[in-house]
Amino acid sequence: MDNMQNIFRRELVDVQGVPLFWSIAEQWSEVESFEARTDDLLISTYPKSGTTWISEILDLIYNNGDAEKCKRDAIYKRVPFMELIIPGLSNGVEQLKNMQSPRLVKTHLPVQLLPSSFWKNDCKMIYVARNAKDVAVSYYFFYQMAKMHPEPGTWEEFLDKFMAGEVGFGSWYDHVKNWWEKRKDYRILYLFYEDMKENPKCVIQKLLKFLEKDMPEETVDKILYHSSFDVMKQNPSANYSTVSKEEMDHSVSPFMRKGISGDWKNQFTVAQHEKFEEDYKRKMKDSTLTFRSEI
Ligand code: PPS
Repeated sequence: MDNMQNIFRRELVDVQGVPLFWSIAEQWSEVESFEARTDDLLISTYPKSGTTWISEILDLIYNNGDAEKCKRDAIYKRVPFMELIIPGLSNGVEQLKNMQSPRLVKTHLPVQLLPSSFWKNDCKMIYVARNAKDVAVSYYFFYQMAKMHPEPGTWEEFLDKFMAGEVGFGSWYDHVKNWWEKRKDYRILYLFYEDMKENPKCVIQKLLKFLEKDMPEETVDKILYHSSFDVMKQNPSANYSTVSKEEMDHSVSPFMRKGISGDWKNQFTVAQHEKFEEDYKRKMKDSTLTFRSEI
């Protein structure tokens, strides 16, 4: 594509108080009027919280553990990113319109921006949350390799922006808290990345229960294997290596980067950590939600 420089590294644009990619903001009415179907399963996350991991697990569940079937296409085709509209490159709304049911739908939207058809149709939703410090680190590396984001600046600068909610999809704090509240009134299974790391089998069983599905243990074990970090990292249908280098440069930082809990310890200085924790307490004090920053 000739005009890539016009697409990438542009400033985020405010949509109802939430910073989004400029091209999503431009096509916002298309996203807002998205038509959910009653049998859609929505996968909702703040960026870098385990979206791809849970998506792969769910596609494996939907295909009864058949890993070959799950290699039919890249993860972003099997589980379209609803609001991602990039001219000439991607249109999640269009992709989903042309997809047969039952659909797996990915979103990073904060709860207040989710198209109303999901609520009207009482769709089942799976939310995955990850501790803020690991998300901030993962997001910093992702900003560097995925060129739809503005330039991240230094780690110190990026961390300040993260704490202020001035990054793509806005405030982590509001995102996790508001989805947590919403689970009281809708069919939302709220999961944690750290629990998935600690006991992925237990999380798969929770998913099966939520989806009212039965599966032999042997199939569950297959799903566990094929959704493990090491196997997904080597799988071109799961590791985003099929995206063009202009859009995602894995030589800067691979999409499947480390996949651990507690990596923030390698990135935060003592002073940054103190400042972060103090601010965190203030922002999270009104919520019953708790996180583990290491396991
Ligand atoms: S995105 O771009 O927002 O959809 O990214 P997302 O998939 O939510 O998050 C990417 C991080 O998840 C890690 N990951 C995994 N961890 C453990 N096990 C598996 N199978 C797995 N798959 C992806 C990925 O490595 C990113 O985290 P970091 O900390 O950067 O490694």
